[in-house]
Amino acid sequence: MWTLSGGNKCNSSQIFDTIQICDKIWFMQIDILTLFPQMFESPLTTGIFKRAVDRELVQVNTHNIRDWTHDKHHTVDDYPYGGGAGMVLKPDPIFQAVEALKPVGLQQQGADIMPIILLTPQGRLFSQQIAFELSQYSRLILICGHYEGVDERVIEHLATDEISIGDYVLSGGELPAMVVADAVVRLIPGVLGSETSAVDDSYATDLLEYPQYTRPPEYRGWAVPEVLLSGNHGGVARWRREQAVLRTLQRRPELLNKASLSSEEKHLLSKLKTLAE
Ligand code: 6GU
Repeated sequence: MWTLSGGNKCNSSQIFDTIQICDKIWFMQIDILTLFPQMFESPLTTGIFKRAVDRELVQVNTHNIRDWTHDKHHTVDDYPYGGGAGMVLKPDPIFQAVEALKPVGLQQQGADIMPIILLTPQGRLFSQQIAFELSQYSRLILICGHYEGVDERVIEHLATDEISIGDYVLSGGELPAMVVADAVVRLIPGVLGSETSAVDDSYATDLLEYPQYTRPPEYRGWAVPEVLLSGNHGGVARWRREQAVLRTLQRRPELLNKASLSSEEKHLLSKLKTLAE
């Protein structure tokens, strides 16, 4: 009998089958530390998360930081030393929560085993590349920051990473934690159906998506581009690549600097650039 990460049990013939089918046994446990676990209820029980949980590919646990307070009022925050507006999250409940989650024997292990990520506007900017890196771990801990901030000792001595989802201010790290978890979970093999492969997404991070249409062929006088109705697969593929390059050039030209383009796309790009001049 084998115990997979996450506690799943399976005998050796099942292991052998699984290995043969998918090459790798994928299971991820995500633990989210938050002051508002109820915020996660509906996202975690709908859509992609539900599917991933039902397929036993991922387990997402939410933990209330307040459960690790020991005073009468369950205090999680306090006034900032040095004065100033707002409150700061106390270090102890967060340290205790994380330490309770770390498997015995792994207490000293660092980020290479299990990233401990603080969601904060001060973090590194989240990207598809970071989502991909995080999808390679079997465990993640996400800590949702709140109020004016989190005691710096959490950042220095507990968190192994800090992530922000963009240059705007949200009232807490809960929505960012959901964003990160969603982007990561959909990369776990088996979570997405074959109809929406995550492989296409890596392409979508190099170039923007081409325009999509569905029936009817004409809606309120607006027609679907002729080529898409033509049944000419080569023509469709060419049109889509062209549109993707054109859109990226028009809307997000900075993406083109790091995009890995085919020689055909490079050719297309220089043609489009000359046309724009
Ligand atoms: Cl991770 N937290 C908060 N509070 N605001 C944000 C953010 C995170 N990322 C962008 N804005």
